[in-house]
This record gives sequence, C-alpha cells and structure tokens, in this order.
Amino acid sequence: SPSCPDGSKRRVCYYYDAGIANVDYGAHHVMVPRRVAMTHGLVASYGLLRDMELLRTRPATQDEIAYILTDDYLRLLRDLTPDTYRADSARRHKIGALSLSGDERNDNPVIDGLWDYCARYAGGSLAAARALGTGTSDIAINWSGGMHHACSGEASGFCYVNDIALALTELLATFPRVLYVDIDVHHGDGVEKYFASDGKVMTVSFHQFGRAGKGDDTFFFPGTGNAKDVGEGEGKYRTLNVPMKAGMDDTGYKELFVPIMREVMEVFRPDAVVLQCGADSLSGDRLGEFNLSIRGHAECVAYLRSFNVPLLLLGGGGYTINHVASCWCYETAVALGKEKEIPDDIPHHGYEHYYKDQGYKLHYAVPKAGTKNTKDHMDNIRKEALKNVEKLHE
Ligand code: TV1
Ligand code: CA
Ligand code: ZN
Repeated sequence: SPSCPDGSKRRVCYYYDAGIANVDYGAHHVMVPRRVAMTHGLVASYGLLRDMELLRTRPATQDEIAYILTDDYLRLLRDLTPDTYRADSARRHKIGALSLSGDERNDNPVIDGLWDYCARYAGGSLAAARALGTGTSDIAINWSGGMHHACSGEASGFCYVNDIALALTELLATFPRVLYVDIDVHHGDGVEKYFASDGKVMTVSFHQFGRAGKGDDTFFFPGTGNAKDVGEGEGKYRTLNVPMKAGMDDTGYKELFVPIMREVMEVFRPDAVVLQCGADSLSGDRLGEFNLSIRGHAECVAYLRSFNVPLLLLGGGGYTINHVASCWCYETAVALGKEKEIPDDIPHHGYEHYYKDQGYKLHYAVPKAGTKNTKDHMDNIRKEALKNVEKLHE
C-alpha cells in the first residue's frame, strides 16, 4: 500500500499497447516507437509481468484529448493523413510544425495513423493516472508516453499531443498538489508552458543546455529552460529548471538531482509525482550528449520512489534503442523493487539480436569521458536551483 516503508513492495500497473510498435516516423527518423515493444519484450522475458498488472488500454477519446488541445489543432490532427495534407495547401501553411514524411529531416512528419498513435499513447498515460487517482496502484507505468514538447496548438520535437499535461490534469482531480519531474536530456518546455501559472502543479526539468565542443550559447533543442525561468502568477517558483552542460556523468547528475529533489519534496509536498524518464540522457545516445549509465538514470526513479508518494512513470526521448529498452526494463524492475534480482545476461526472447553491441548484457559499458560540468559550474547551478526552491517557502 502507499504507506509501505521504502524498500518494500509497491503495487505496480504497467500499461502496454502493442499497436504503437508499428508506428513509423519515416525511414531515417530518429524516433522509433518499436523501442517500446523491445522494452516490453525484455520486461516479459525477465519475468517481471508476474509481479505487476499488465493492462491494455483503450485509445483516449476525442473528448478526452480535446481538453488539452485548441479546437483548430484537434480538428487538424484528427483529419490529417499524408493524402489530406498533400491536398490542402491552404491549411498546410498554417501548421508549420508539421510536415510530410518525405520532406528532409522533419521533426513532426504527417504519418499514417497519426491520430490513432496519439490517442493510444495518450490513452495509456490517462489510464495510468486514473489508476493512481483511484488508489488501484502505487506506481503506474506507460513507456510510450512522455511527449513533453507538444503544445495546445502545435506539434514540436517529435511530440503531437502532450499526454503528460493530460495525465497531470487527471491527477489534479484527486490530488491537490502534483509534482512533474523530467530527466529527458531535452527541456520539458511543453509541460512547463501548460502549467507555468498553475499553483497546483510544480514542474522540474533537468536538461542539456548548449552543445559539446561548442560555445555555451550553441543551440541544443529546444533552447529554453534557463534557470531564471521560474513560472508566473500563482505558479511563481513552481517552475524549476536545472540546465547542465554536455558530458554530465552519474556522479555529477546525482550531486544535483538528490539535494534539489529532496528540497522540492520537502517544500512543495506533492500528493503525487509524475516522472518523465526520457532515456536520451544515457551515455551513447544519438541526440543527447550526457554520459549517464542505466544505473545512474534509474537512481532518479529509485530516489523518487523512496518518498512513497503515488508515482507515474512515463517514457520520452531515447534514440539508441537497445539502450532505451534496457533502461526502461531495468526501471520497471526498480519500480517493483526487484532490480537486484534481474540477471545482467539478456534472456533469449526473439529480440536479443538488438543487444549485440552491448554484449547481450543489460548494463552496457559507459566510456570514461570528459564533462563540461566543472565543479564550479555544478556548485552554481545547484545553488541557483536551491535558491529558487527556497523562494517557495516565503
Ligand atoms: C527526420 C530524420 C528527423 C532524421 C530529426 C535531432 C530528424 C533530428 C532526423 C533531430 C535528427 C532534433 C531541432 C531544428 C528545430 C530542429 C521525445 C531549428 C539526427 C522527447 C526532439 C529534438 C527531442 C528535436 C524529443 C530537434 C524528446 N534533434 N534526425 N531533431 N529546428 N529539432 O533541433 O525530448 O526527446 O537528428
Ligand atoms: Ca528534461
Ligand atoms: Zn529528449
């Protein structure tokens, strides 16, 4: 039950929709929804399904999704197929964020089954939030969710519908205060924007700011998430940003995450926590330039779990897909309190060929690499974040 001390079991609900695995962003796109099916394959082959409830969800309905989208954008997204997109040039120029999958390197292609895809991943996050709201489970998981860049009126950064905003809104029906934490390597700008002036939701994003080997001001998507951005109105000091430089490793990340989150938990006292577990903050990611191991990443999950507050775990980014699946499988084990029990050798399960590069081990080797986060820089960002949290006290 939610009152168990740390270390003991939690009731975990795990939401999986196999229909998402077939979604294709385009041949060369870095976002590969199949990674969620790979995660599921690992979770099943490690026997983790025996210890939790596996739930198939129905796609979110149009009315449910309508709550977080403008009317125009909802209608557009619902009716949009590669064919209608091609035919309607008048509409097309109004939706700059979306483009056809044939175009070169576009973040948000108009793909077949787009609405169905959005409804499915949003349906999972919504159902997971409801399981926490009704008290059916202590931890709910939807690895296909976590699309933190989507806004009410437009798609951005591979995200079309912000399932996190939907889940947070649902949680507010039961819980007076909800905390959102985002360990994806990118800034959680969409979620931040939805709740910037809301006093009941606090958003915290840890992210990379600036590129490796370049000046501090070189663009790393989405370019926002400055420590100075703290929210506004009722939500003032309920937005927290922790911008870090390339090369961040386990030790450095923990030296920021633990003291900052300890303070946030103590001062904001959330009744529920949503953790976006974007796995692009792992070492060797195709987009992110952090150097976290799976254990380092999962320590964030374990740390927030230790507070015994209803916890929603969502996916997000992650572009080296064998790493992503290994990470989210391990974090499923962490949710169950079983991380010490799962062997490092990846079981035979039909997808094992994906793990050749990591020697068929769950915990792949992380190279020693330099970090641009000097001790001075670390002290500064920690101090600035803690100073912002303290303002909540006043
Ligand atoms: C198609 C094919 C699209 C190959 C996109 C990397 C591609 C990228 C592609 C890519 C890519 C981005 C920008 C530039 C904004 C654009 C799920 C000024 C090899 C949560 C989203 C990153 C991250 C978007 C999403 C970013 C998440 N980087 N290859 N696109 N314009 N877009 O920089 O936070 O992980 O890279
Ligand atoms: Ca983040
Ligand atoms: Zn990301």
